[in-house]
Amino acid sequence: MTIKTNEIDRVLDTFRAGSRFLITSHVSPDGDAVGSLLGIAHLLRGLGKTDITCVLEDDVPRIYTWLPGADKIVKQDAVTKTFDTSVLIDAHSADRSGKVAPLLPKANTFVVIDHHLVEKADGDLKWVDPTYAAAGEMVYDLYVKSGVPLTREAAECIYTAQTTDTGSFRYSNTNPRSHRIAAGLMETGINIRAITERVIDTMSRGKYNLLQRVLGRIQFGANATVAYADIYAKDLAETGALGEDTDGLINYLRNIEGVRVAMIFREAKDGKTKVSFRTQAELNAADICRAFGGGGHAVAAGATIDAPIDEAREQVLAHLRNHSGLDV
Ligand SMILES: [Mn+2]
Repeated sequence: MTIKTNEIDRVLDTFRAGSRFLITSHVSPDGDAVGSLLGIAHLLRGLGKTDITCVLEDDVPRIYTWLPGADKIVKQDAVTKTFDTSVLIDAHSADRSGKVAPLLPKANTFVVIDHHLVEKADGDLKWVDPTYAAAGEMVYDLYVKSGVPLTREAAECIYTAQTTDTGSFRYSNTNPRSHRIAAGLMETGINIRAITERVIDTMSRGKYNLLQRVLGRIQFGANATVAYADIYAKDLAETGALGEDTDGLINYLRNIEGVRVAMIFREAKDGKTKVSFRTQAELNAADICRAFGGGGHAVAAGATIDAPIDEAREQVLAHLRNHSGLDV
């Protein structure tokens, strides 16, 4: 695996030269978004920087609020100052950060650090490398290259990023480097059992209620190789689940024996529908989602479709029929 050394050096040079930093990630933040964002903040502090603002449009999901530094993440409305350096991590286009987006290009240097499969990234300086299993792993390599000692706090953030994006080192994106990085993180003394319990193994009552409902609703197609289910806004309201509780639900569909393609259609705001894709087959989830204006990874991707759930589902199923020959 070749590491893009030049890009790492350029990112570090930019970090060393900057003094006022804005760091953000994508909307609906997951463990990698929060963990890698905070990892960058810890690295900058290690480089002697003190003026660092971490911003996310959405609340930090409850299971990540314990991460060191998470309590300092603010909403875009609270940001009044200016920045010389802005950083978008775990996403490649400014608009993925939602309402934070207008702040990014205002900095002298807008840095993009991402591990998604992308055709074109925003930013004055981009380091995009889909061989990394998590953006958090890229933060780890920045630490190594910078010579800044890795603190336990930073390691907790990076490990959380890794373990959530790799499904506890079980997904196909997990590679030998992932495990070497995890070893380096463990050497700081982090308690991986405690982290796993908090971010992987705990299910809220709301999520349990939602899961029960959604699992009873799974539909199958193409000789049960395709599985899909809908989640309506009222499901969250009625079960007490939060938006973040829909994270990972799709894995229950993907894990059913014989299923090669799993999809969740989720009713979103303004008559839109969010579709999440997991594929285990020759089907590229990112390609399918790009046809609907989304993207992601080969085996895990998503899109937001400007249509109500019934219509959006039919559009996606029609796409699978026409382009992938699936009888759905
Ligand atoms: Mn990620």
